[in-house]
Amino acid sequence: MKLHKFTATTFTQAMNRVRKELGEDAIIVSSIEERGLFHITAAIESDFDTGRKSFDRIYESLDEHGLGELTKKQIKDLIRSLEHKIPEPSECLAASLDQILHFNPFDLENLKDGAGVSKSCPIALIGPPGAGKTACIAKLAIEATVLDLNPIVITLDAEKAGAIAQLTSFTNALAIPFEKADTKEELSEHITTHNGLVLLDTTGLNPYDDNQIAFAKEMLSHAAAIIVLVMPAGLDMQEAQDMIKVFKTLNPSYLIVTKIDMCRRFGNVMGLSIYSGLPLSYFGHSPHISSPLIPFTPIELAQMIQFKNSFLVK
Ligand SMILES: Nc1nc2c(ncn2[C@@H]2O[C@H](COP(=O)(O)OP(=O)(O)O)[C@@H](O)[C@H]2O)c(=O)[nH]1
Ligand SMILES: [Mg+2]
Repeated sequence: MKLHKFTATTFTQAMNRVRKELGEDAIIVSSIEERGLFHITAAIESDFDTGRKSFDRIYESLDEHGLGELTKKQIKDLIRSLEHKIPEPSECLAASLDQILHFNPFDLENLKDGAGVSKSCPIALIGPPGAGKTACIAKLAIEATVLDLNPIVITLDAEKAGAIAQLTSFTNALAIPFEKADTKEELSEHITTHNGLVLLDTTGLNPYDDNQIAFAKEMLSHAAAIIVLVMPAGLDMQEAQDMIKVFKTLNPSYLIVTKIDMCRRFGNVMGLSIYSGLPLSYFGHSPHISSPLIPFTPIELAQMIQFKNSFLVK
């Protein structure tokens, strides 16, 4: 809804301007006299209609994302309470999402762990197999190179067939150093001898394999890494909840959600953040490493919810 303001020296003159510019159907929202001047705020019916329809569309679209009933009610109540203050519907939805979820795209140049402690590095990505960790490592390595942070990629994923080839090919192409570490000692040596940002790629973890989780925990705490949980969009929420419970034992500080491009419903993406208690930091929307991770903001999520991702296909 767009408000129009008119000022004149008499009420009649101000009303004449309203009628002239907005027509006979103009709706008077307020009129005040202040130090001899009359101020009228008015809107036209069609503005109300369009505004109302967009808000109605937002309420409808919230029903299409598989949100839990409680979260959906919470968002709708927040939108209702903010509608009059934020008349632009997508901004109002974004402001409501901002109150329910945490958004924190980390700054590669100034990383902070969950306790808010500033650290220079390393960053380790953890998550289930196929989540897109290695693709994210490649995208972060490109960003780090652009920022002149002199990145090195170290993998703890030496066993997976193809993992080394995948990493060798992009690190060679970008002229980024690449090492693998099978033991704590090897990991320490690579970290201490490199002067720059350390990006740690890990083995895809089966959360129900206690040995894998214990090994990852030992290696990552030894590396004193800031840990980022990488989860794909579109997972069954109950399965995701169970996985998150285990991954939380590795003390992640941030959440990256990948494969947003393969998703048209975003309740599950919100659920990943709500259940993990982790801030949405970046999202991946392409398998191509030249397509960077995008900072997750309330506006981005509001657009996903409103337009079901059609905004990505530009
Ligand atoms: N469509 C799409 N595919 C992705 C995305 N991120 C990763 N992939 C693909 O998902 C597959 C698994 O990714 P990979 O990085 O190897 O996963 P990892 O096992 O967690 O290291 C690969 O084929 C990637 O190209 C994304 O954001 N969108
Ligand atoms: Mg991998």
